[in-house]
Amino acid sequence: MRSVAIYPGSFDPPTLGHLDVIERASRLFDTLIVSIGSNSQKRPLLSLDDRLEALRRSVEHLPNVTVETFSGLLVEYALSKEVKSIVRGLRATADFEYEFQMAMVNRRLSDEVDTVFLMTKWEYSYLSSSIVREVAVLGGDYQGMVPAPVAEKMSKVLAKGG
Ligand code: COD
Repeated sequence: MRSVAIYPGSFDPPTLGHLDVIERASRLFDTLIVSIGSNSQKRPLLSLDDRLEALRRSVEHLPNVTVETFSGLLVEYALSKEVKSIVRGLRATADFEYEFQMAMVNRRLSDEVDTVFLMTKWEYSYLSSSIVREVAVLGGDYQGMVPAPVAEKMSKVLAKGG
């Protein structure tokens, strides 16, 4: 049986930390679906379409990885695709509480779906989308923090005033 996993996130913007988790997960599973969810509590810097296009271009070197969007409950979306594994990334212990809560809520919603945690390379362990957004909005250099297609998209959005 082929193994399939979903890596869900807001990816606003996708960072090199996200990409590192994607590359690791793509080696562990036969197929990885990177799924961009809209987090209603966050006002996005990049539109859903921009994130979709930039992420697709960023994973072109990974033939077993696809990128799509989802809405609604993550577990329902996973089950509708018959996927039982969710990949999440862990940086430091600060992530643990939120990730633990999310994994437990998802398990409560469906005991069939499990969450698998992966750690990124140490040099990306300080990176977060919110830090990249802040650096970018304040005019700092974010080029080495995100994949090149993402940087390209961000500079266009920021040139238009965010
Ligand atoms: N290194 C390693 N991992 C990282 C790094 C890094 N540098 N940066 C981020 N990550 C990890 C995060 O810890 C996370 O696991 C993942 O990458 C994605 O991060 P984000 O910030 O892009 O995504 P989130 O956490 O905002 O995504 C939230 C979802 C959209 C997945 C969530 O809100 C959701 O599932 N929504 C659907 C509604 C639902 O089902 N809710 C109930 C479950 S709580």
